[in-house]
Amino acid sequence: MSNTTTLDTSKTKDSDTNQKELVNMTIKQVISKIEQQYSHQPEFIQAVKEVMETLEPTVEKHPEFVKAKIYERIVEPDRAVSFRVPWVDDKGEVQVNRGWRIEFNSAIGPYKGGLRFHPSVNESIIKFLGFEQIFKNSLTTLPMGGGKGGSDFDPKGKSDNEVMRFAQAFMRELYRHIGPDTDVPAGDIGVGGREIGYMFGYYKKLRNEHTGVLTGKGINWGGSLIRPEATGYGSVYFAQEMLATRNDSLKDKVAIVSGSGNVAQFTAEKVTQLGGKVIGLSDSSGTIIDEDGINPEKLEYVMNLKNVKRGRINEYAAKYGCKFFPGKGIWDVLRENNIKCDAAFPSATQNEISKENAESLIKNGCFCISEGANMPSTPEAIEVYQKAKILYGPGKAANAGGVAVSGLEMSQNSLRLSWTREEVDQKLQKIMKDIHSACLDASKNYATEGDYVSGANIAGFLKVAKSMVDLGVV
Ligand code: NDP
Ligand code: 2IT
Repeated sequence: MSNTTTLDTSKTKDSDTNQKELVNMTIKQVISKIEQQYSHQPEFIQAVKEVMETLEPTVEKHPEFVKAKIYERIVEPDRAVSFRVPWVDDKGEVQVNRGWRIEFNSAIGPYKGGLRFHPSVNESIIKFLGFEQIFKNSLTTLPMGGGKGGSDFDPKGKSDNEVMRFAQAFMRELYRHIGPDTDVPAGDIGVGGREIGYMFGYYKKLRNEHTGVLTGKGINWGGSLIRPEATGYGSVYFAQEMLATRNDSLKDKVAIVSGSGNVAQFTAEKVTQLGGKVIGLSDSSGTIIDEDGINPEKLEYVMNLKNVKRGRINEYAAKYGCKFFPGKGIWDVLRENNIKCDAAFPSATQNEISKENAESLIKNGCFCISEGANMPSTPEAIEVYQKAKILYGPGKAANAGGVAVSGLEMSQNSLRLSWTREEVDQKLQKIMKDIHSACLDASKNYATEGDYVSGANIAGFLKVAKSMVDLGVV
């Protein structure tokens, strides 16, 4: 009898050890293969590691994922298209840029994700964004796969005609890879209403079709109300949900928003509407700190400055007589000047918050971070937030409102009707609430309750992984 017991225990121990080894091996092997194969793509490796390291509990609970090699398959895009974009500038000179569209995963719906026009764009950046987009889109509860694209074209300093000629040249190749049921691009850094307009116009010309092939369209030609506001509003709604878990709100809170583009502007607007005070904004030329707060009138000035005049943020400082820090990133400015805030909304670009800046944010009282940008915190900064147990909403959950309303734009296009502002805003609020709950539930069931990083990754992953199993080896 006692022998049998001993035997059983050792069996359990063995199988426990095997199970742990299996988990370790699966995740470690995937990361190590990506590190070797794509050593020249640091942002992509960073995004894969961040997701994969939190997926360990799913390996244990889902042997069917291991058998179907879901972990190995999900880190490889379905296809990556890279193309030449030749165009003619205002001086009559031929310019050549590189373009990409990376169709990462279409298990739960057509590829969906933005286009980024910025000189820093390369394959690593587009792959990291496309990979993140898979999980983000899954979290929205809408049927959208993940993709991303863009170009190293810099719209800054270009005339409207140059931007149009570039956008048309870009679409001259892209049109053969996209479609309303195949792949539906939208905006991102450097791509707003103007660029979407020129690209949509040219797609329509080439295909002779007026369809929902792009989102972020103008309201007169198939766009959705609230799409311009959606990413910023959504990021603030997500912060509200996180704060509510601690019986708190944004009322009377001091907030910092990085960037001054689409996401930053509507983040600042919603924070202010909810009773918070935004005291800082930035662009690639520097940072403004306005201790009096950026009220609605001042924000209207920023919107006109950035969206119409296409000027630089120092003009705000000149007009309102506040501090301007030329050439300085906003998180460095906060650290170097010990500026206090309660909430932070990084809304500019990837890896903007370093470990030192994260430590300084927390030292100066920040206890809520909601990421409007994609991957704005370095892995070391995330560790700092997690150790300090502050409320931290990672981009793929917190900024999912933008693509969610893109999904609603697709629905309206398919239905051939438009919803009111209130209808779309209500749907957005519900989606952000549901994403928040999904993250919390997954963190509770699989990891540590309240860890939104694991929660977002796991909740986003499960739906895609289960779908991939159902669809067979394709
Ligand atoms: P915009 O082009 O409208 O604005 C970007 C802002 O960030 C600008 O103020 C820009 O300054 C600043 N910025 C960009 N790159 C850098 C850089 N390398 N260094 C310093 N400042 C920089 O883009 P969005 O607002 O649309 O996008 C901002 C972030 O939000 C990105 O991470 C994007 O991926 C993410 N996002 C966007 C969504 C959307 O719907 N638009 C949805 C979800 C996430 P400057 O003008 O001087 O270049
Ligand atoms: O990063 C993002 O989610 C976006 N740039 C928006 C994508 C979209 O398809 O609306």
